[in-house]
Order: sequence, then structure tokens, then C-alpha cells
Amino acid sequence: MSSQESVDVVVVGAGFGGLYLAQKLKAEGIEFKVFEAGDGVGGTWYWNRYPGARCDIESMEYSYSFDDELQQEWEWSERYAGQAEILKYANHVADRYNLKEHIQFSTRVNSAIYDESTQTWVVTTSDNKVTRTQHCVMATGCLSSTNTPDFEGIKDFKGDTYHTGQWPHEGVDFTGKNVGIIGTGSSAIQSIPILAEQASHLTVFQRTANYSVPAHNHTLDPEYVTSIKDTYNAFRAQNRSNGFGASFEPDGVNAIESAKEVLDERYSEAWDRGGLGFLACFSDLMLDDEANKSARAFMHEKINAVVNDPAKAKLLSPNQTVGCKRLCADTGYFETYNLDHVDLVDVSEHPIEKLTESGLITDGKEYEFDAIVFATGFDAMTGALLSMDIRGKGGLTLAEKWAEGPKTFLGLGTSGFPNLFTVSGPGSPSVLTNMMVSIEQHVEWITECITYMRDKNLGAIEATPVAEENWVGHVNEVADQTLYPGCNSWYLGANVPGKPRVFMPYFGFPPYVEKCNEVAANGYEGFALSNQR
Ligand code: N01
Repeated sequence: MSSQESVDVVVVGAGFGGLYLAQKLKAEGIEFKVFEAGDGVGGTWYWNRYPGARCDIESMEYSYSFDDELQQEWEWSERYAGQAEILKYANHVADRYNLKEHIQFSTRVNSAIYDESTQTWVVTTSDNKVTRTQHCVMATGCLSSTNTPDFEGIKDFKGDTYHTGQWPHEGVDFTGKNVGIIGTGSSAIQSIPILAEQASHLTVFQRTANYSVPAHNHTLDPEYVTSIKDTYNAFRAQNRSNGFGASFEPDGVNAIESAKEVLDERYSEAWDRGGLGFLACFSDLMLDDEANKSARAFMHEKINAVVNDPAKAKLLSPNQTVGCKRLCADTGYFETYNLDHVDLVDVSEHPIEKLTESGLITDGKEYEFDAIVFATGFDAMTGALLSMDIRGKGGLTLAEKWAEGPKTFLGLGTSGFPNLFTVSGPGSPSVLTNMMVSIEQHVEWITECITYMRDKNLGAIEATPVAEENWVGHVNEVADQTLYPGCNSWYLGANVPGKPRVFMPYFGFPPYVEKCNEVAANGYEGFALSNQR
């Protein structure tokens, strides 16, 4: 190793978590360095450049709230911002607070090894350099490690292949091409209508049908923007007090107690409004299967009304709980299946057997393509963390520690790994909320903790095994009171063969924040603090 640098904090990742950490640490005068694998900021929005990539949280909410000047000056153009605009925003933030000089781009963290004798982490990066740091903050994102199934013959295919989560920066023109796409999650549902506009033929391979509500995206009305900006801080505070950390919140009315007319009226209103607020139609939607069935029936009716071919409509109608896989928001998704050059192939019973030189085979039949798009998702929440060689006390690797699923206290720290923090880690609300809201709360908690340790000359902080065990039990207990664990979602790691089946996010933002605040107020109760050696 050629050289060794020392800082107080190493941050891994320059997405929205890493950027806000950089801004906070800089403001606190803490010495830090950010490593980022991409050659620019933005994380998710840097990598996911597939056609149609767009946020499913409204732009007036999907932005930082920590600086009123920032939220007042930035102008979003659409109700749901597209990838390019969000990336522009991330760059604006990085430039506004002069953060890029603290970020080393095009650099991956290969390993982080804890040195107990000095209470520091030794971080080795892809440029073969070593950085020693007291604290290591993993802002590596929940959906950043892509999942490409290990199909037999994947290397034999002579055409072009793309993964939605690692899309070429220069874009791809599919005009006149015969294209296959595997997957029908959010990424596929957003890209399929646009791929269909370009391709001469599009074949969608669906393993599990997904629910999707129309996004009804539109340019933002300046009067609406002004009305939000006039009371922006109150708007943000209200959202933080809601279960998903977003503007939609159930109002106490239960579906199981509602007459058919009320069900129809509320679902129709939510459908016409568009977006993920559909899940807030009734308070019991994610708690009671009978309640959820009414939403399923409504969604099936909508699909049947849009898709002309009854066989296709049936195939596109999911038979699982609405919302237990992440609900999608689309623009013209179901309508696309009315186009003559768009085919739908069900691979639920007959999995894709293999890829060949010219295409792929399922159910004994070969489909030929010029290009195949893998919209096959992510090794969510743990993938990016476990892709690094992280070793805590006694040389225990994080992969060994999490062999049966991730174990954390509050999704912020894990016992045996002192001074290692995760932003929106497993066991925190993260992906069940507006990510911006969760990211801000975590970054503020972590920065306050690091400042507290600095002010008290503390050397190490580590989740206690007891607090961790209780928290993991609590996360599962809360999840089991909901319908979330009921289907094969990435929340459970079910999309990645061999991944332990554990419900990873924590349901309920406000009680979670209360718990985090209580822990900090009680001198980081549940964490063991040690003096500097
Ligand atoms: O990934 P996914 P994604 N053979 O895991 C299928 C966020 N996001 O990238 O359901 C055949 O949802 C798999 O099938 P199944 C959002 O939180 C947000 O689309 O496992 N098919 C599934 O259909 C989202 O939930 C936005 O049976 C295979 C698909 O691939 C999350 O990211 C936009 C297969 C993967 O869907 C992930 O979304 C995009 C195989 N071997 C993403 N393996 C917005 O903000 C997997 N599949 C709007």
C-alpha cells in the first residue's frame, strides 16, 4: 500500500445520504472523506438512467428540508421528477455547499477492517489506498446492488444486454429493435411503455404480476408550488408525523367497515389522484386481508377495463396482497399491452431456462432478440454492505454476522462493529418511507452522535447484543402485525436466490423517530460507549 490518510469519518457513497452527511460534517468542522464508486453524485439517480426513470414520491416532498433557502430556491418542474432533474438537483446541492472537493469519485471501498487497539477502521479502496478513520458511515443505499439472475448461457447471448439499474449514460436507442425485457417491477413498469414506443417488437417476461396505479404526472402549477413554499416547514413537519413520512396518511376509516359505495368512491378518488397515496385509502389496508381484498378487486377491475385482450388482462392481474410488494406508479403501463407489437409471456410456471446466442428459452420455446433488458431489481438493503469485506471485533465479517439475515439496533449500528453506522440500514423505516425524510433523520442522528463522542472524548460506540436482539424481535413483531411479509418481495430478500428470508425495513416512521430520540436523550441507551484508548 502506497500511502495512508487519516480522517475522523469516512463516508461511503455520495447519494442523498452521503451528500447530506458531507454537508453536516463540514458544518460541524469534522474531518471527513467521501468515497463514491460512480464518477458523479446522486447514487440511485446516478445509476438508474433507464427510459422512464422517475420518482414515485412527489417532488415537493422528495427533496431536502434541512435548509429553507435551498427548498425555497429550487424549482421542480413536474409532480413526479424524472431521473435527469433529480440528478441535476443532487449536483446543485453538492455545488451549493462545495461538497465535491470532499468526495473521491470512481473509487470503491473494498474493505473496512476494525482495529480494536486504536478504535479505528482501516478502509482500503479500489485505488489501493488505505484510509484510517474513527467512524465509518455506510451511505451505500438500499437499492444499489443490482440483481442479475444467474441464467445459464447468459454469456452466450450475442445481442446487447442492459440492466435498468446500471443503464448506459449515453442512453440506448431501441428504434427498430426486437427487444425482450425480464421483470415487471417498478423499473420495468416505468420503462416498458417507452421501450414499446421505440422497439419494433417488445416481449415482456413476467414471473409475478404487479399492482400499479397511474402516476398522473403533470407539470407543476406555480400556484400550488407557492402554496407549499409559503408553509414549507409546516408541510415537512406534517409529513414527518405520518406513517410513511409522506403527505399521504390514512384517516382512520377502515375498509372492512365500509359499504361498497364508500369503497368504490375512495378507491376511485385515489386512482384519479394517482400515486402511492392509494395505500392510504383505508387505515386497515395493510393490516387486514379482508380489507386488502377490496383493493385487489378494484385494481383487477381497472386492469380489465384497460387491457383489451382478456387473457392478457388475467395474466396482468396480480393475485397477491396490494402493497406487500412495493406498489408501482406508472404512465400508460397497462395500455401498452394493447399494442400489437407487445407480447406478454408468463414465466411463473416455466422459468427462463437459459439464454442462447440469439435469445432465451422458456417452456421449451426460443424467443429471439436484438437486445435483452434485465429489469430484475436489486439485492436490496444488504447487498451493497455485504459486497465489501467488512470485519469487526475479533475479525468477524459482516457476512458471517448476518448469515441468517441482517441484525441491527435501529438500523443504525450492529453489535461487534463499533463506530460503524448505516444510513437507512435494515431495521429502520427506510424503503417504507419517503427516503429523503428517513435519510435526513438518520444523518442528523449519526452526526449528533459523532459530535457527542467528540465532545466527550469517547473512543467507540457499539450496539449492545441485548438491545440489538430486542430490536430485531420488535421489527419482526411489528411487521407480523401487517400484511407486508405475505409475499415474495425484495423487502424479504425473496427475489435473490439463497438470501435469508427476513423482513428488513421497520414499519412506522413516527414511533421509530421517537425511539431514536429517546435512545440519544438517554446517553445512547442500548449502545455501549467506551473512552478513548
Ligand atoms: O425491481 P423489483 P425494480 N426470472 O425487484 C423479476 C424502487 N424503484 O428495479 O416479482 C424472471 O421490484 C421479478 O419477479 P418476482 C422501488 O422501491 C422505484 O423494478 O420476483 N423474473 C420482478 O418482476 C422498487 O420496488 C422507482 O417474481 C425475474 C422484477 O424482476 C425497487 O426500486 C422506480 C427473475 C424485479 O422487480 C425495485 O424495483 C424503480 C427471474 N429469474 C425502482 N428475477 C420509482 O421511484 C427477478 N425477476 C418509481
